[in-house]
Amino acid sequence: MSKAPKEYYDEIFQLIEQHHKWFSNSIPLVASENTPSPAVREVIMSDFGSRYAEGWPGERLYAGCTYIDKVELIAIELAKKLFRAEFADVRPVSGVCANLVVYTAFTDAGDTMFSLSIPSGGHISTGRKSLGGTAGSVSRLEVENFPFNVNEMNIDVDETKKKVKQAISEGKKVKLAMFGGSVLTQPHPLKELADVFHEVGAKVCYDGAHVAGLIAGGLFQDPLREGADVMSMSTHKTLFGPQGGCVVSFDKYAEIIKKATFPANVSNHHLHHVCGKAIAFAEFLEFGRDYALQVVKNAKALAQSLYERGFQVLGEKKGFTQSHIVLVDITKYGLGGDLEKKLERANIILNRNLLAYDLKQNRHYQNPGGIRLGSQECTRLGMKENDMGYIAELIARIVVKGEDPERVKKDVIDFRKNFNKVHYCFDSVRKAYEYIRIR
Ligand code: DSN
Repeated sequence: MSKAPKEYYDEIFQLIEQHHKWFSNSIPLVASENTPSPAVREVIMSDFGSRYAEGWPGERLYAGCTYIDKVELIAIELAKKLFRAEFADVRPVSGVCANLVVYTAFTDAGDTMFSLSIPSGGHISTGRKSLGGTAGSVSRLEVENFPFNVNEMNIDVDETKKKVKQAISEGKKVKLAMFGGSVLTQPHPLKELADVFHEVGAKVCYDGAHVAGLIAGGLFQDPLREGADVMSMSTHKTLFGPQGGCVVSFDKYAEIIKKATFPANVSNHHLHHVCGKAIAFAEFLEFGRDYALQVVKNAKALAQSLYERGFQVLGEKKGFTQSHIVLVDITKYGLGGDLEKKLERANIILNRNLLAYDLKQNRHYQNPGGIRLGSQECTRLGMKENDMGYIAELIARIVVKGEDPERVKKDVIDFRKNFNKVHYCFDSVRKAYEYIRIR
């Protein structure tokens, strides 16, 4: 029987509050997430989220943008500082949208783009049409994958050079190379390959969705100085803002990118999230270096601690990871999907992940051979290297020793009591994950 509207209404609030409580008692290890500061949460509740401001600040198609323009100009200025970029567009509403802006600005339907395959760490937005990827399905690009070396956990430079030559000899119009991706433990060889693409008339983009915060913190790599013409990103992974996207580049591409954002890919952008981006960028300029350093230290500690407990952490030869991501081949103990669910029962939240060789071994993305862990959100909660060792032990108790997740959950909840604040931000009166009621 259908419920009364007020029952649905009450139920929705209950569910959301339960979610907040759950996350307050959990270990958040999903590599694509983060928790924003209370300040970011405050501004995304502002009236900006109810307004329209199509276009560029000062050239809007709506009245009422006096203060919106000022905040957006601050967000642009801060994004330029963070990424040492001549130009920034903070309007893309997501990382996928930021990639669409890049495709619109620099390619035409039928052009060829190089990107990582999804099992090698590429994102669906850079995927081919047959897989439902955005690049193929929406922008009608032909996608060639970078050859990937699993031992190095990186793009194979020599094989890529050969593949580009081959593509050109077959008459393919190679117009874009998309470095970066969703599983990125080693810096990509941009310096080695940017000119290979420029020489055949292609533009080079770096999808910094995952590692934007590390780049802004001065770590990992510096795409705009290493040969990239443009960098797309999400604003909510290692960069700890609200969910959204951003594109940074050089002045010579400013007009083409502006048009590719509006009117091509957004009508109104999400103005409350522009406020959140501006606040997060300011916090990042102040605290980002220390945060990014700790994120990488924590990821290395987590990888090492898992390895010492018998896990097959990929990238051993390269020190496991230089980013926030740790990738584990979990097949010794089960499959990624099953273990993801089991760990979730203990309030350990991470996600299953395809490995580069999974499809060849008949494993599927629903239950692949890997799990992916990210250190960024735990770092935000103030955790350090020792805490990563404890987290590895909690995971090992379930996965290696077969302990009941319900028992481990009690220890997870106890552990989390020590980490209630959001760190690396100006003010943190509210607790992390606190449900804020304004009704
Ligand atoms: N691809 C998702 C991830 O890395 O989790 C985010 O878009």
